[in-house]
Amino acid sequence: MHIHKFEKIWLIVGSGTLVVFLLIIGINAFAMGHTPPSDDEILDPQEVDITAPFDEPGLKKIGENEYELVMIAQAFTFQSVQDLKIPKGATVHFTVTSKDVVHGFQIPKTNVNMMVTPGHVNKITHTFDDVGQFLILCNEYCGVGHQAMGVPLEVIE
Ligand SMILES: [Cu+2]
Repeated sequence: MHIHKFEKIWLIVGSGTLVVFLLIIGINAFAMGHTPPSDDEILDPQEVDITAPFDEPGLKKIGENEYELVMIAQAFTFQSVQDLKIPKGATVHFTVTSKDVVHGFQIPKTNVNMMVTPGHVNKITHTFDDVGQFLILCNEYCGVGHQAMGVPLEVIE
């Protein structure tokens, strides 16, 4: 069978690109241990209320201008969190899980954006350098009340 020279070049370049791509993915996953966030921390979604730290959700001060915010996402709310106020410059470690379906966790105007998967402990950290009103919202369609799923977060002086 005759294959045109240009076709051969394209086949080699195409296959080569695929091999390089798979090698990068493989090295990242197996040699460097990169996994989706929090994949190694799991819990039973039916027992969220009695599993630490979700048995005591809310905002806790854990250091000098450092906070942990434990939240439970459930259709269609972020359970047991209200009046969230933190001082300017605070670093907040968000620890979130879901009791039912996959929810989103996004704070517009920041880089905070993750999926909240049931059965997993999902974590993200952010330092709030500016004063202002923020909104923690679900950006993953989760049902008829999805658009109401948000909690305000205020950064004060
Ligand atoms: Cu949602």
